[in-house]
Amino acid sequence: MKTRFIAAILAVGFVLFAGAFIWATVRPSAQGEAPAAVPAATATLSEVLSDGRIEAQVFALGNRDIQLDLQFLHAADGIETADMRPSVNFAMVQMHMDGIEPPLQPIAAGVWRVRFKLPMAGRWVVNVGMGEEFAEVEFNAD
Ligand SMILES: [Cu+2]
Repeated sequence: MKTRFIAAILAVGFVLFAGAFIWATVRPSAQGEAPAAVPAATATLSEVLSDGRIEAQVFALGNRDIQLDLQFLHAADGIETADMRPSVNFAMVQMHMDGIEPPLQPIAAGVWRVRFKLPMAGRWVVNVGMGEEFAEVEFNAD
């Protein structure tokens, strides 16, 4: 009698165990059919300046690593300057620290990328300048 009871418990346990495996293989994927996802930006910036629009995406990659992608889209009537190049400055929001101007890597016409490591984790503000104008956005880096 007791043996039969244990056998029944084991049978139920086996069904649940096997069922969990089957469910793991047939359940709808949380990712769906979407292609390899581009990681969401930590912060984005989009600002219309007099000669065009500046756009930037900040990616805080962890361990204080930062990637900043920058695009400048010339307005149709904007003044085209061949050597137009943005300036980028990172500063901490609530600390009196020197700003950081990491080097810009040109990717394509009007597209630049910055990759570097911040000296500290915390709240940062990145200032993107184009000629006399600028735009800025804050982000957290850990
Ligand atoms: Cu600091």
